[in-house]
Amino acid sequence: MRIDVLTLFPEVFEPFLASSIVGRAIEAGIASIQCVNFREFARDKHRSVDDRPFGGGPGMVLMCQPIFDALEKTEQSHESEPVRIILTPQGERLTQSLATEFARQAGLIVVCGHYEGFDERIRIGLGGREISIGDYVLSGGEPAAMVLIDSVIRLLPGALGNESAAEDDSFTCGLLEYPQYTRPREFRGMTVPDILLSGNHAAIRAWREGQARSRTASRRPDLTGPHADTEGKC
Ligand code: 6GU
Repeated sequence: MRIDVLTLFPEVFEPFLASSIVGRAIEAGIASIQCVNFREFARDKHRSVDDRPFGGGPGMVLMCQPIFDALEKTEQSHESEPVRIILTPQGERLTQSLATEFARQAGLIVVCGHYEGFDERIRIGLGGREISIGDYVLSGGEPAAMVLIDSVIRLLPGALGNESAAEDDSFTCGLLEYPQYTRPREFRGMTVPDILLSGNHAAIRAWREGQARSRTASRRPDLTGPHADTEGKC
């Protein structure tokens, strides 16, 4: 999969792109991720990418030209038409099923906003997906882009090591994870449930599933209702 990120802050992606799962996927040739600084497409001598809003008001608005020029130039080098994604708190909420959908694509172009927002004609002209990572406001789309990219990359075949937790993910089928323990058996008076030490794999599997179900029902009842987002989890 190929991902291009249009951002004014490509340097903030460096440690992320070098980090464990994502870094390994890039190293293994499973994903290739490039950052494009759309300031390089600015045309005036100050290299402006934003301007004051028509009608007045505080802050600055990202203008159309640098983003469209960067987008069109970047798309030319994709073999097939990538899915365009614009990150904004006004977008559709990122879910596991959306991540699964994006992971099936050959290419993504992810546009990060900044300042007060985008010129509305960027949304309209882009004709892509508007995505939000949750109901809170970030200063820019970069953290959201990293969240989206991580959620997509880990779904690509081979991105997680052989020892991956994918099997456990699938058996819990869209539920929250069951509790996990490692050594020691007792820590500050808290002990590991006996069943996990029993060696009875069928009983352990049943216990874990029960834990996942009860934990999901009490903490996130919204995940078990008729509108639950379970795609790609079983
Ligand atoms: Cl995608 N961008 C910004 N700026 N804030 C957000 C967001 C995105 N998703 C949630 N909050």
